[in-house]
Amino acid sequence: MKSTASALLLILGLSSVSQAEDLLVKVANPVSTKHAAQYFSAQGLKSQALTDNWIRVQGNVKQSQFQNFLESGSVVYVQKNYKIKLRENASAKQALAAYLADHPDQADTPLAPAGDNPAIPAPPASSTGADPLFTKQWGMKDIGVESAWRVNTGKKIVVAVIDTGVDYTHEDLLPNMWRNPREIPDNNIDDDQNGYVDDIVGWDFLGKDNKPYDLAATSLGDLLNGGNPGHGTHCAGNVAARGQNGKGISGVHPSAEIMALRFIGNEGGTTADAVLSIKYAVDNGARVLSNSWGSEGEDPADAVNNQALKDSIQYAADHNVLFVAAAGNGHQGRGYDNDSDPNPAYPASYTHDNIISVAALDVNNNFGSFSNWGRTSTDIGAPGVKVFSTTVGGKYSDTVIPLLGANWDGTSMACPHVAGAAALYWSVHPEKTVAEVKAAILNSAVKIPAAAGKLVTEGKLNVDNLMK
Ligand SMILES: [Ca+2]
Ligand SMILES: [Ca+2]
Ligand SMILES: [Ca+2]
Ligand SMILES: [Ca+2]
Repeated sequence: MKSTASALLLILGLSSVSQAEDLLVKVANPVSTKHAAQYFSAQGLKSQALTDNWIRVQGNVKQSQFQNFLESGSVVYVQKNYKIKLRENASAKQALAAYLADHPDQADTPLAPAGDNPAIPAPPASSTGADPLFTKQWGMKDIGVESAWRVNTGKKIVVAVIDTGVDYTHEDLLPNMWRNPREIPDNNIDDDQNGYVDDIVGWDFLGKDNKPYDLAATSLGDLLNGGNPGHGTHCAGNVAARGQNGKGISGVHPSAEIMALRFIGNEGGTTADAVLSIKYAVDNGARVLSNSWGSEGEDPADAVNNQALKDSIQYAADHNVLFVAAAGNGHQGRGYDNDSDPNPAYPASYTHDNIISVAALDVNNNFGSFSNWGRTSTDIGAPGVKVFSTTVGGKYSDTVIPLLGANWDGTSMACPHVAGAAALYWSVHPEKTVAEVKAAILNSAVKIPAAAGKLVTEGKLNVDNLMK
């Protein structure tokens, strides 16, 4: 144990440089993280228990007793608190860069209504009627949702959208927002004693507040510099925008409950906050997790060894929770071949049994030019090119930047279709295990020529087959 900890310190280069660090530490005794966090705090380090095994430690570890603690045998793993990014929409970014090069004065063009953390509205009165924009959701027809819904439109189930937040005021998402049944709103008391005060529709781990609002970039310049385009809101719509409410669109599961967990913003997110998000989702009743993000896994020295993230996905598996993951978009534009088998993208390429890794397809059953695939590492395809959905500010669109016609493209957009399908199926087969749900989705895929030899299923999500 002592040699392991010392080796890890060497790998991290901590023994040579005295500087502020941001580390995740796994302790040997599962019940001791709170005590260990107190110990680190007493050493002048900032620390936080993340789970029963993992602690985040920030500060100048070299100038503390941290090394003694490592060598005490209490520690089994130390890693960096790796940064985590959204799956990038490279074509939209290129179009935007070219446009702003020609129109530098347009960088301040306002994009969306600003204003973070609007009040969480009460659940609206129910309404009925066809969804007027459903015909714009080409992907829904493509994966057979209409015939699937003739079999069953689904029952109660919770899906966590772990992302940039969700516009929970949106008319077509508000009716399906998860409501924490054991928490009384706005009384400043953690009624259910889950560690989060007034957590009604989820939690914002980035903003550290109870309003996981999807704070989108406010200008073109913002967006070019990596600003959030309103990613989580777009993802949530295809999981579970309210169906048959006379408004907007429908998710694959028309009435699943959306638990909004925000951990990514304009500067990205961290592994620590991903770990907290996953734990929150599992502990508070989500059965399906929709994950359209990826760590910097393209650098083999980096997140391939993101043990804290791997442990969190295992925690989900141990609690019979499905982890649906975007396969990745051309390794975020770094110019690799998009084959995830030799160039894995994380977390999609981790080998946990509860992960479904999703590639992006266009309307012609071809991969999106950006989409990762992998014969052994990527499971299934789903609609992910020019995808129509809900957007921040109560809107709907298939273009990120209407001015440029830059589309909502990405494995980010494909992933929520599979998450919604899993929710639909599982909600009417609640006795199934996560392994059985994953098998049902993969076994009901329809083979497509483009996926031959490139996906585990060699095919595309088909909800009609799934629900038969
Ligand atoms: Ca609470
Ligand atoms: Ca409360
Ligand atoms: Ca917030
Ligand atoms: Ca609707």
